[in-house]
Formats: sequence, C-alpha cells, structure tokens
Amino acid sequence: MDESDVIDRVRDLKIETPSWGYGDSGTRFKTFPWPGAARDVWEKIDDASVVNRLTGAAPSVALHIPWDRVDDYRQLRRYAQDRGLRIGAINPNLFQEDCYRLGSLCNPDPAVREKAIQHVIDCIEICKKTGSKVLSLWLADGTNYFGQDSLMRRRRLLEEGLEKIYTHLPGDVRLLLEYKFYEPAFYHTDVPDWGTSYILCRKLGSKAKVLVDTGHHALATNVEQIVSTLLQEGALGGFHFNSRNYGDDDLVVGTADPFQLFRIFFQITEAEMSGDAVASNCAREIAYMIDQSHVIEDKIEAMILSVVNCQEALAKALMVDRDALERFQRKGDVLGAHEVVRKAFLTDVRPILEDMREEAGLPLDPIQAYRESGYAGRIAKERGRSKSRGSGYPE
Ligand code: RM4
Ligand code: MN
Ligand code: MN
Repeated sequence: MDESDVIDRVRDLKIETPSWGYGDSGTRFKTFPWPGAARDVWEKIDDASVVNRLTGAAPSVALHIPWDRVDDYRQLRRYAQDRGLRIGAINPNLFQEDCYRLGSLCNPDPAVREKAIQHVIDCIEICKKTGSKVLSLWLADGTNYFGQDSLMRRRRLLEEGLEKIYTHLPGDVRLLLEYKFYEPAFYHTDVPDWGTSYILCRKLGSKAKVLVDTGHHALATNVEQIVSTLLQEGALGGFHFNSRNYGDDDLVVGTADPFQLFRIFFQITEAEMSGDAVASNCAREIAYMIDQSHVIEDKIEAMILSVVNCQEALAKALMVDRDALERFQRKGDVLGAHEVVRKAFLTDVRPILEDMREEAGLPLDPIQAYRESGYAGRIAKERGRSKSRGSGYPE
C-alpha cells in the first residue's frame, strides 16, 4: 500500500478512551493519588478532549455507571460535544455493590438478578440520552470453588437475563459482551471465553457482538486468531485494548508486546481487504476502545501513547506486501512468507504518521506536545485548589 493510502486508512482509525483511565486507580495494595487526576466525569471529559485535540483520533469517551453517574445525561452529552467529543460505550457496573458477592445476572437470589437487570436497563436509557450506540457488558460473575454453584443453572440464568436486557435495546444500539477467564472469580467465570460469548450473542440476535479485551486470555492464547475467526463469523463487536505481561494488567497498549498488536491489526486489515463481505463489513464496524487503569504513570500521557501505539500498529499492518505474501504462502515458502510480515513490522512508520498529522494540522509528536503544553501542571494546581463538581455540574 502506498503512503497516501496508509495515511487515509490510519486517519479513519478512531479510538475510544475510557473515563476510568483518567481518574486515580490502584492495585489491591495501594492507590497512589496522581496530582491533578480527574475527580469526576466532567474532568475526565476535559482530559479526554486534550487527548483528542492532540491526536485527532480519540473522539469518544466510554463511561462506567455508577462511577460516572450524573443528574442530567443530556447536559453531559452537551458538555462533551462542546469539547469536540461524543459519549461512547456505556458500561454498567455490576460488580461493586455488596449484593453482588455471588454474582449479578447469575446470582442465586432472584432479587439481586432483578436489580442487576434493572441497572442494565437504566444504562440503556443512558445510551438513549447520551446518544451512545454501544452498551458494553462485562460480568464479574463466577464462583471460587468447585461445587459452589451449579454451572448449568447459572448458564440458564445468564441466558434469561441477557434476553430480558436485549429486548430493551433500541435498534441502533449494540450490545457488546466481554469475556474473561478469571478474576474476580477464581474457579470459573460465567463468560470465560470468546466461544461462550459468541454462543450467547448468536442466541440473542444480530445486535449482540463479542468484545475482545486483549488482557482477558490465558497466557500464550493466540488472540489474533480469535479476532480472525470472529470477523469471519461477523461476530466481532469491538476491542478493549491494553497490554499485559501476566494477568489483566491493563497497561498501556502496545508496550509489552507491540508485535501482538501488529498481528491483531494485520488480521483486521486482512478482513477489510478480503473479498469476504461478512468479514470486511464486520471489520469496518469494530468499536476500538481502550480499557486501561493507570496506576503510577501520567494518565493523559498514557492515553496519548496508547492511541499512537494503535496508529503505528495499524500503519505497519498496512505496510505488508499482500501480493508477495500470498505468493510465498501458495508456494509453501515458510520463511519467505514470514519475512514479508517481519519486514512490515520492522518498518519505521513514524515519518508517515508525521505526514498524516501535518496534513491534519496536528502536532507531529502528540506526546511531546502534551509535555510542552503545561496542561499537566495546570490541572495539578487547579484541581488541588478547587472542589470536585460531582454529579451535578454546573449547579
Ligand atoms: C474488567 C473488564 C471491564 C472493565 C472492568 C473495570 O476487568 O475489563 O471491561 O470495565 O474491568
Ligand atoms: Mn475490559
Ligand atoms: Mn479487564
């Protein structure tokens, strides 16, 4: 692909950043307060707009409810719009209240299940008010011990709960169902893998799609193969990008294993360019989202780096000489084929991305621009003095 085509495609890549990545978060050992970290959803949106302004590639923000609860969601939508942003995926939080000790949709207590379903329905209302087109569901449901609960019964409850939720979805809102093989439950989780999520989504209908969080697999899982399979089935709804060395580390995407991120984008671009209508349409509808918790690093800089790393991985994937690759593959030239993708991965795409940014009137190096902007110092001072606006801004 020549440079101008690469630029056109990378310019189209829009990555959603998560509100929770702008606030303080910690491990189970300690939360270190970051000077100037966003304290409420208004500040999170302010910070997200900085990321979007410097990268031109992060125009929407995902919310977690109730973490980002406000009194007036239409006002929140306007607040975001005034800063050049949209409200992205709404993530119902079904794991933080005491009643969810044994799960949410799969809880043995019908009253808790009802409450969980109602919370998701309330979140669908928030989608309508904020203009969000994605309801993103991750369940912390699972058990810690063999025998603790019936896997069969929980599976039935899960299907019933999801069906009730699905009937409330407006025609233009998609339900993305995330899977995770462990944590916080340590024996089983009710949606452990892409296969389970896919089966559930198929039963629900075409508005339900699988969400792949890159940190939610056992080590050594071939994530890009999952991506390719789901694309071919028209079942991939979106990503939660992050990077990991061990568990669900939620580090800056593309830092621990940039080669994996490249391999994922390679599968996406292959689907896009393929003659397979299902796969290419599915690829074009992917919701690219970041799901990270920044514990010890500057949260805004971490988000800018995340966006840049995704852009670089996509640009490298586009550098693959597809014709040469196919020739080597058909000949059975194992290392000849591998060399084609290796060469693309090793290409320094930064000058191309600089050209793209220059054309768009963006800073050539968004991280340096952020560092020089003085924004970090300013919010550290201002937010240190002022009070959080909570849910009721601007009253
Ligand atoms: C989970 C999962 C969800 C995220 C929560 C906070 O591990 O990745 O997507 O919303 O964490
Ligand atoms: Mn996630
Ligand atoms: Mn996670």
